[in-house]
Amino acid sequence: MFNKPIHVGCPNIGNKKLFFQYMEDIFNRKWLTNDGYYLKKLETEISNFIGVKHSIAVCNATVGLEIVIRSLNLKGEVILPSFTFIATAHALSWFNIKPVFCDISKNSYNINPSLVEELITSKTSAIMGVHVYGRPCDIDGLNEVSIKYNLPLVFDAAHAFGCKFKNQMIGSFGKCEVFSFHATKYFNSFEGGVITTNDDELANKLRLARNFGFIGMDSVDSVGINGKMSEPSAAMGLVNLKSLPDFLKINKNNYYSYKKYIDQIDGIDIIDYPDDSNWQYIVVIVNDKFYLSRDELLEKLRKNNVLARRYFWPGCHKIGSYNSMKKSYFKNLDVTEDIGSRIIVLPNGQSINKDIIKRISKIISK
Ligand code: T4K
Repeated sequence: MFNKPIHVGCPNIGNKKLFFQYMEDIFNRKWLTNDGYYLKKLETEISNFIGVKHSIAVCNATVGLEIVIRSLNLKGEVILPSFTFIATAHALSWFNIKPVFCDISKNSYNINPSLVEELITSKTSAIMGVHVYGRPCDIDGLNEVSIKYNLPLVFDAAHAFGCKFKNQMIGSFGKCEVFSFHATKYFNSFEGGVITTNDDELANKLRLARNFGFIGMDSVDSVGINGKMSEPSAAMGLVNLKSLPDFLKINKNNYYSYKKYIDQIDGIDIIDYPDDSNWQYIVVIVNDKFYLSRDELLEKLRKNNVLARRYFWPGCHKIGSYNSMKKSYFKNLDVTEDIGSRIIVLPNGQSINKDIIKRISKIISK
């Protein structure tokens, strides 16, 4: 039993002293938001880090997705996985676009490209992949379908900052990709996110849309929203970017410490990561052979102050208004339902260490 709650999503925080220096400077500049010095610097550093032409920082990934949806003029139906955080589906519904839920692959838990094709109708306007837990989608497979049907491919890369696909950083695939910099993510700016793209025309539209559509002080080009990232958030991003190698090392070491214990417990598996991951999510799958059901294990962990999560159960198609949608919008979601019913996410990040992992593993195995 832990004295204090051990959270999934406890933030990684870089050099606090440097952050306070940046804050002092922000106050001195008297420039708190709206395309400020720190925002521009963060965008440049992210573009360099990812190797992409344009980085458009936003107030959060949900608004980022909405700006993308609007700028690409998506409508009708968009195909996405159900196995994702509700924000992916909500961003579409916000524009009255029907989310068409596609099942995931057994190995990757990402949208299964071979099932996307049968969901395409005359109303489909895009395919939206999600790199769940930072494990890259089958981007080649999705690209093939996207080219064959001339449909834009976009990615919700909320979990995938710092991850790679075939040696190339996530962030430069599809029309664009959207990262989340929420407090709970591997890399955070309190709240925030970034849209990355190599498409000049799209980047211009996204920048306009982020700032009410303004093209000059008094002139507005198009309908826009307030999706701007503030200077304190950008400063936090810059500070955390410097600490990214440390965060990575911690996450990876923690992952392997967990793996050492979990691999010895019957009936429970820990998911694998390719070498170029950020290792943020410690995901375990509870099998029939385990002595507890998934929910009993979750309860046991919580009673011991380990606040594990069921990301992503029960699948978007079973949540709120999506649950009452016509079944034709989600034909076969067997893998989504199976994985969702057996999943548990355990704490990782800076606030976790070998001793905590040993104790958590003991709670699981007893
Ligand atoms: N797409 C995907 C695939 C996503 O996973 C997300 C967000 C998005 C899009 C949208 O991105 P944003 O618009 O948020 O940028 C949390 C996060 O709020 C959310 O960002 C994240 N995914 C999702 C997977 O997790 P909740 O509803 O589970 O949050 P909450 O309040 O229950 O907190 C999660 C855990 O983190 C708790 O154990 C407490 C802990 N925590 C949280 C905060 C904020 C801390 O220890 N410290 C903190 O400061 O959604």
